[in-house]
Amino acid sequence: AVARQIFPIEGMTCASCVRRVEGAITKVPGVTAAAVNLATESAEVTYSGAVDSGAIIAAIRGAGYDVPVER
Ligand code: 9UX
Repeated sequence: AVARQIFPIEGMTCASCVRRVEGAITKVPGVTAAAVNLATESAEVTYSGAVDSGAIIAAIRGAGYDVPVER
């Protein structure tokens, strides 16, 4: 199944941040698209099959930004 999920992101301040986060999310297996929005500080992630939301959160954090959800 194809699904979409929104992730909040903290710490992005420029367009390069956005591209960096999109690149990191896109590398997660199963992710087919990532649209990061600087103004709303969030990412809309589209994926097929079972999403590993933990892997997506880890990818965002690994790129140097925070996801304000429980660790
Ligand atoms: Mo822009 Mo973002 O100069 O971490 S890349 S602030």
